[in-house]
Amino acid sequence: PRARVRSGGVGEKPSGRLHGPPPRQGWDMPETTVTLSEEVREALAERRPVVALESTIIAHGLPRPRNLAVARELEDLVRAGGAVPATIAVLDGVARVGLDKDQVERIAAGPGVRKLGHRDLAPALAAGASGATTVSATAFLAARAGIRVFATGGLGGVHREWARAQDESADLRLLARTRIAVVCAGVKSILDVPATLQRLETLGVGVLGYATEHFPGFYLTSSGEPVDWTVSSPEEVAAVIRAQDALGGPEAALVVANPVPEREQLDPGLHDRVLARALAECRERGITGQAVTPFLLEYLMRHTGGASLEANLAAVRGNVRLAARVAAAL
Ligand code: PSU
Ligand code: MN
Repeated sequence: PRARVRSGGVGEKPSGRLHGPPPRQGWDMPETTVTLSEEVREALAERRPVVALESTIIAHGLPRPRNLAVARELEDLVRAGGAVPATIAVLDGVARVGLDKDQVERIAAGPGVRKLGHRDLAPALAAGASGATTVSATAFLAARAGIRVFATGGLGGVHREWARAQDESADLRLLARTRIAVVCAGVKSILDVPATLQRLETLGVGVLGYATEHFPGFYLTSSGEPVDWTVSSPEEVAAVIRAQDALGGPEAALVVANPVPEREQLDPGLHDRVLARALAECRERGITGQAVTPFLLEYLMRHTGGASLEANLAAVRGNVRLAARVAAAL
């Protein structure tokens, strides 16, 4: 039988057509569920440093055509730091760890590139679909491939007005059960940051402030919330990762919270004003589920004259550079 996976997610046309080519053998699982590029496979086999990169930020977090240039720049930054980049995505039903140039281009170009959280991986594989992976799906696939360090912009988390919509990113639950270090600029400031930090505590996800005693605020250098642990070098992060491995016990991620430099942050006053309007418009338009985060990021970009985009990119670049140094120190 042909796959009957219906559309509806972000990045899919509302027509409800079957996405992508039919699977090669109906609903059978592909023989290899996670396919590593040759470069990534060799690097891991030789125990050389590898950094996982997510693709949702490329496909759904940044505007075209700049997103393609950014995707390439991030890979170059990993290489400049002495590590091998492993950008992760699903293409035609194959979960790929490490993309070649054409594959990166497909993710950046769209259309029909869905947003895939961890729970979407199985239907996407079975249906032969293509999609960009969020933090939850990327962390899962990276850990499966044996990658220990992952860089992104900002994690998903508990949305403001949780009491009304119960929107909490699947990133949190997945990070609670996946042994990977995620270098990020905290959680997106569109979220309820104190509630997200509380959830990370409950879920047993470690949080380190990198050269800061405050949890970063994604577009902003500081969210104003304190962190319990501060590290100040890639070697110190590597020491925590090794201690986590030595301890064993339940799998959980380690969040390495690396703030955007103050001179590159979004103006905090502008941030607060525009975000208030973005949240109101999101509510008025009834936007829910996977569409919320891309909508808010895009709204901020448009109404800050592109300043939020520059802050976002500065944060991601800093995270990717640090992740490469951490992977090398490991
Ligand atoms: N970081 C960015 N831009 C993004 C994201 C992270 O700088 O677009 C993505 C990540 O893929 C993250 C996702 O997992 O946003 C969260 O989406 P949601 O709130 O629907 O779980
Ligand atoms: Mn959500």
